[in-house]
Amino acid sequence: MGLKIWLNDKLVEESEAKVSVFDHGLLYGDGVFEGIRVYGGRVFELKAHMDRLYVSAKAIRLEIPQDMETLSDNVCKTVAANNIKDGYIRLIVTRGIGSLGLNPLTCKQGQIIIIADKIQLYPPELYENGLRVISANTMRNHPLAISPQIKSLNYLNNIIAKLEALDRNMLEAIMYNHMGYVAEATGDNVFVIRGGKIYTPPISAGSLEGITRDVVIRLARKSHYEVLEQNLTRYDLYAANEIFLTGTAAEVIGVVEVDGRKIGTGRPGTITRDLWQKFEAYARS
Ligand code: PXG
Repeated sequence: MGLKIWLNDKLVEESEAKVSVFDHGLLYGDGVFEGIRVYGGRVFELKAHMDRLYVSAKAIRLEIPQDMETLSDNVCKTVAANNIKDGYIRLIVTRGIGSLGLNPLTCKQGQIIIIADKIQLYPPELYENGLRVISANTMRNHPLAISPQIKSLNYLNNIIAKLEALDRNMLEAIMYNHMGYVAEATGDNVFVIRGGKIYTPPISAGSLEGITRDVVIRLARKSHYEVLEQNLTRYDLYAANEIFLTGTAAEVIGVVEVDGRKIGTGRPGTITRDLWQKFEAYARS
């Protein structure tokens, strides 16, 4: 039996969960989405994900055809219907069906899709040994073109950078903004540790305001680490004692190599491990 998928106003069988070829989500990447975790049957940080979804939609002038409370309920119903205890939700709102041509006003109503499934995780060795990454040549989207804060259905900027990593047999790439400052990884936020302090780029550097990022900053400050949102250069990565990435899929993962240069001891560092443990404990609490 396949999954039960939420499509607009009801659950349907996976085999019936189909969208039109005239959906502008497909034709133009016109839409927004969220990737959300489920831990122990509970949807993690649902309110924060909802807030981000609605603000992304607002930024592209897409009206979500359900209010936040109804949509949140529908997310929970989809998780329950598929009996997901530990998993992953993909919540998508497309511009909907319209005519050929960019004009979003031809789309009568946004389309809502909710998928709740098991999650594909990085292998455990990667958390123990750390990730090797490269600096992408592909610059992060310029904020005057499309704000990197919008979690839109158009991920080509990140996908092209991801391909640069894959070409070099790496899983992730660090993306820089138009001024040369670190923005983020292709699907994760970046943290750097030096001299016992934790640094992360400000959102204005071209990062998505990651929900994992926010949780980790809160947990770190609660544990009396100093966390500074500051522009970081490639030099700051090379000079770091520790680097880690945060994201819904990856959670907290150490980075041990950037552009072939060893970071710190070449193993995930003590602060990275501490925050990783604290995140796990919080997520499953
Ligand atoms: N930056 C970008 C560009 C992202 O897409 C993050 C940072 C981290 O944000 P959160 O809120 O997740 O801490 C993301 C999130 C996937 C996948 O399938 C990607 C994300 C989330 C879930 C799944 O690759 N990106």
